[in-house]
Amino acid sequence: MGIQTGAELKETFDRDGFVIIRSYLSPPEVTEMRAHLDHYKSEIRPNLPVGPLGSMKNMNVHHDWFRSYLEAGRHIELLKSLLDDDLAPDGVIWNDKPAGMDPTFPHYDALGSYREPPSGISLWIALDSIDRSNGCLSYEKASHLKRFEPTYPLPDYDTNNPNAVTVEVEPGDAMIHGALTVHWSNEIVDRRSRNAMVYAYWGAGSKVESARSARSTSAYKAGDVILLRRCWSPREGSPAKPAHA
Ligand SMILES: O=C(O)CCC(=O)C(=O)O
Repeated sequence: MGIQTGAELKETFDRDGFVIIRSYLSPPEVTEMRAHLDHYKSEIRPNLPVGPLGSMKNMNVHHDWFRSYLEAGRHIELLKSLLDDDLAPDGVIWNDKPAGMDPTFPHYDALGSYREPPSGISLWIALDSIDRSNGCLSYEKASHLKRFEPTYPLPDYDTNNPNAVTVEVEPGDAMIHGALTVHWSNEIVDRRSRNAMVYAYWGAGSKVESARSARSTSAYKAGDVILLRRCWSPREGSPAKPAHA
């Protein structure tokens, strides 16, 4: 498939619940993101409470580059148009699958939402070649149009269902999925590194639910940072800045 226009991406996103953008990052952009990840792992993580081996959440809290990518990266306008909403950032996550880590079991992201309705969208970016042997992601096409139990992992979920799509990726490839789309990572048989970054957002049209937000670890759980959609005028040149409401 060639490069999809914004309208085609929106049609695919609305129909399937996810889109794949090959070579979303250029090789220098992959190198840059990886350098910030390496810096985070070597300089920041050692000073934080010990967390799971192959995953870090809320990286935006401790690292300006990741916070600014979350709040003002060039993907923001695309995500707003796919979701048809302003964005409320949730956090930056890194995932690898070293020995001892579980695969990502079938789930949908709205399960972790502290907003109602739990609409949301995530940008997932591969920094390595990730295929069937080292834990690539699969999606259930059109699962965002169905309703599943609010349980992680989804009980009795058939990962071989006819709508399952397995997506092998190269460094810089990206996927964007909605918060109701069921996805999981495939079983790892080859322990090659499998670095992936996730930039997660809720639809800002939803309301913060105070009981659930009290349990969230997101730095944005108060809901006071909104990335507003905007109308462009020919005289404007610079990208949108986040509004701290
Ligand atoms: O990278 C993974 O294995 C998990 C990704 C995920 O669940 C997500 O982006 O919502």
